[in-house]
Amino acid sequence: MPRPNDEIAAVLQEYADLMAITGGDAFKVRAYEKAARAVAGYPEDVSRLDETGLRAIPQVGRSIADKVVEYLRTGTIAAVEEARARIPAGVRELTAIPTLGPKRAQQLHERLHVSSVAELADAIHQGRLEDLRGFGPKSAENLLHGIALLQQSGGRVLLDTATETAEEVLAELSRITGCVRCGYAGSLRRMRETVGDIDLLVAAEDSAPFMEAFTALPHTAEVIARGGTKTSVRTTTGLQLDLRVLPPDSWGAGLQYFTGSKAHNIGLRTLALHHGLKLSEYGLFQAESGRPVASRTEEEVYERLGLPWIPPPLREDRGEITAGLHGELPQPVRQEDLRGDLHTHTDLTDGLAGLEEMVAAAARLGYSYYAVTDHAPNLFMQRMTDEKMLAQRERLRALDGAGRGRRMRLLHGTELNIDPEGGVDWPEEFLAGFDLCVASVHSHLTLSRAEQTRRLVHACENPYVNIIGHPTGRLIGRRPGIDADLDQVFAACARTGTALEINAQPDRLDLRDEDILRARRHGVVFAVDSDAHTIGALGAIRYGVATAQRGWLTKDDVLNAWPLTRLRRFLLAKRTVHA
Ligand code: DGT
Ligand code: CA
Ligand code: CA
Ligand code: ZN
Repeated sequence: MPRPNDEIAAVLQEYADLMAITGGDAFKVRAYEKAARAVAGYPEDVSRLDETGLRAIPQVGRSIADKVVEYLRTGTIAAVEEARARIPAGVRELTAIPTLGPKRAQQLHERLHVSSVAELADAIHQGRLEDLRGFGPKSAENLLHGIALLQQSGGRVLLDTATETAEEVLAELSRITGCVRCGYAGSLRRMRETVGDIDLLVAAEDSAPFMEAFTALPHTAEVIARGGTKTSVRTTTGLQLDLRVLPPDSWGAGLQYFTGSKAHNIGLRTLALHHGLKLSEYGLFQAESGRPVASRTEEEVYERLGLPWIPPPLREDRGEITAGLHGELPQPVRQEDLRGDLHTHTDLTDGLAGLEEMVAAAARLGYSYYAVTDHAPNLFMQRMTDEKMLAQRERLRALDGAGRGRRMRLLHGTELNIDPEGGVDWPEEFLAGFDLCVASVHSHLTLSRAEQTRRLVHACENPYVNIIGHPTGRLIGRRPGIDADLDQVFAACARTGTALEINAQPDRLDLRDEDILRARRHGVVFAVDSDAHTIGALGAIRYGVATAQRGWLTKDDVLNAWPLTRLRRFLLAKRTVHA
């Protein structure tokens, strides 16, 4: 989705939050929240629209359109600035707790005189919440849970936020004269699901112009440390960026060192010692003479250690060095390997774009097949009916293979809801009409471990369930996944020919990398899906691919990297065996 849309949506959402804190009109708060979501999901670049164009966006009326125009013209909105000034900083800090809304944050701030997360935690432990009307023992528990989640996330940001920021900053740095190479390293290059800080590297003879430009970036809110070859800044959103300038000759060694992980680097240094070598951020050297051996490229450094180049997502000390030495490193699946997307939505349920628009956007991504999987009836809010689903199927069949040139094939599917017993929405006769079914847990997230396990295993046993969607239901930093014996679920998937999804939405990345590694050992196959509800979200597939790579998957492990005939054979095999 166009980036300015996100930015404008964030301002509208902030305004809604600020109004809620100051006890503003609840109807108006809701109106701004809805408008924020509509802007975020709007397929066109909102910053290019005029007043009339803006008002054509669903949920955007005149007064909201005016504010957006003001923002686009001046970079701020007077009403938002005023609202910000009225809110104490302490309240804003409290709202960082995922289980605490703005209104209750304001109440806690006023009545307990707490202005930070730590002060609130103290107050709860001292039992001071018990005297407050409207905050029962459940609230205390809920708040402590939220504080724990916040601390676990430890100020880390999601992979998409970090990637976008790094790409913007690198675009600026690469324009500076004297930039021989630039790139990002650290956990971002390894594509971890969350990133603590962003490590940027530049290869150049003279570091001064880069240090200068870095501190003057529009993103920079505060300079944390400034030196000759390393500068750290904090962005307006609180994210730390480290920039290091290396001599072009030691680019490879520097990139290797700062990519990490620390544990992977320790493994490499030990290996170097066995070869009578010393590895540092400056290069690989003879231990005794100090004579340089390799430093210009990462490939050289790995090669001199007797290793193939190890892809960064694998550098987590999970056996990659041993596998490399034995020639057993996997060839990780790449985004170009994906031939289609198997879990997507349209505005027939909670998607924001229509069927034709989503299909056209998928075709632009070069896919050779694409599945539409709108929500099934048991997710009541979506108001799905048999008739609506069948009508969508007709429209989809009419679009299938239409258009000139490359012909993308369309699959008609659905995202079923797994009920507490493991059943799904429709009887088998109706399910048989779909090309494929994703089945996901959307409710009853707090059942016992035994019940969750049984429920998922039972869903796998349904001959029409092809993919388990976002298998644990976790939301990174906000909600832990369901408690289930995943090894039993993985075994059931392998036994029944059911694939596990790697949901690519950056706040899900579900299954996560470690669980993928385990599932792979059971012989499970996977589907890397965008679960897109907007055109822009189709692009999130890159984060799913990153997660698959971190789980050591090859294109053979991933259904949607297969040719359509092989995919269809896989889908039908399950039905045939059970028929
Ligand atoms: P993060 O930022 O917490 O998401 O994780 P990383 O892996 O990006 O860690 P960071 O930013 O502290 O350091 C970037 C890389 O630099 C790290 O992966 C390995 C290397 N590195 C940094 N400090 C050390 C150190 O003290 N020892 C070693 N061996 N490597 C280090
Ligand atoms: Ca880092
Ligand atoms: Ca760092
Ligand atoms: Zn879902």
